[in-house]
Amino acid sequence: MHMKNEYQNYMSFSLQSLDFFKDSYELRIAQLKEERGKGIKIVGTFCLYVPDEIIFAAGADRIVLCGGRADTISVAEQSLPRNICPLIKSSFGAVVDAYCGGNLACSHVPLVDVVVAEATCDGKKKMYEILPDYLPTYVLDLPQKPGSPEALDYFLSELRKFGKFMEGLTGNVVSNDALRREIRLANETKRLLHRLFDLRRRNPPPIRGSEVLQVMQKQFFLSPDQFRQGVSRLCDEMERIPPAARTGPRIMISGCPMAAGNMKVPDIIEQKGGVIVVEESCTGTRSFWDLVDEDTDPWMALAERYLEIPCACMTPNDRRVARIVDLAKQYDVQGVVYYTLQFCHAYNIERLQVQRALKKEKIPLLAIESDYGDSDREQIGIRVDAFLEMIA
Ligand code: BJ8
Repeated sequence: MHMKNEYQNYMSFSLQSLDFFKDSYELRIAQLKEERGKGIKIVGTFCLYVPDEIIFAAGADRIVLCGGRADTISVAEQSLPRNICPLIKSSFGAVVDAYCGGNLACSHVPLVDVVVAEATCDGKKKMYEILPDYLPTYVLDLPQKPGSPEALDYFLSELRKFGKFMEGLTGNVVSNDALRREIRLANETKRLLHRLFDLRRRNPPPIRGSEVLQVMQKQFFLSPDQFRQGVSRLCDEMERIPPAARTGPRIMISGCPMAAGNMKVPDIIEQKGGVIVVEESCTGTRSFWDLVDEDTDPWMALAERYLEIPCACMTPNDRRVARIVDLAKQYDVQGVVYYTLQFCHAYNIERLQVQRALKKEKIPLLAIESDYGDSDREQIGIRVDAFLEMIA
């Protein structure tokens, strides 16, 4: 109890530059509408494996449609089985709702001209087969064994095919120069995010994990320009915060993405006095950790970088296990909360390898499997409490 009070005192400051992210929704919607009015195509995506650089090089814009809200799930369950991942149901429910005259969907869903999906987990792949009933859908194929000798060439050919698709959609050529420009800009975003995450190595960090997560969720909604402006201002402000003395146990969250609306577990960890210092997920380090090589053929550079994303849908995925251990050391992590969305077999099963590797380093792990509902909030709270007490 003593530790919690100290932590709450330390976290009493508020970062003014976070307001930009909170207030940005209307601004972005107006921008997307204006672009549509000018004939610019809007692409919806669901996964990090779809390179933004190709979309932007074709003169299109993009928003990520991954659902983190509970209210669209019942709409999805009218067509999809109940026992699949909530992210898939929430995403699908938002699309169905948008095209069937409901009023739950985010107002950006109807602004999308086409979905560019990807062959990752089974649930998503099968959902993408139904999606064309509502939205034109293009599926980017992925090799399942990224380390095999043929994988890179195959993925490269898939990316080039995707480039042709984007050219057909927009009427613009995806030139090497345009791709290089987009790679440079995307790397700029990644460097800024490294700056933000580097500041979290401080003890205590000058920002809450739940705040960083909300910023990261906006990465998939705002235009890259808007996002960079916001992150740059945020880092400037964080750098001015004087070092504080008191803090709770340093926690890493690792696992499934937490799409906008899904804040349950980080909120619980912080309420209980944990200090989230890093997230190994697609709404965390996976989206920006590795940069794209700017000095080689841009198509090959993209293929190499994107194939290295350590997603549990790939096999084997040793790279992710090594990354988690490395991050735990770099961020001086005292415990890992391994987060799995219900029915996500890939991340759920991979927990075993992660747990073994962390055990060797004497870093404790708490596994939490949950959905978007609130019924397990109390039970998760009790387990987090006990975990924090154990590692404090
Ligand atoms: S690169 S993590 S965004 S596939 S939808 S796999 S939670 S059962 S989102 Fe993902 Fe791309 Fe990988 Fe990242 Fe599991 Fe649910 Fe599937 Fe999910």
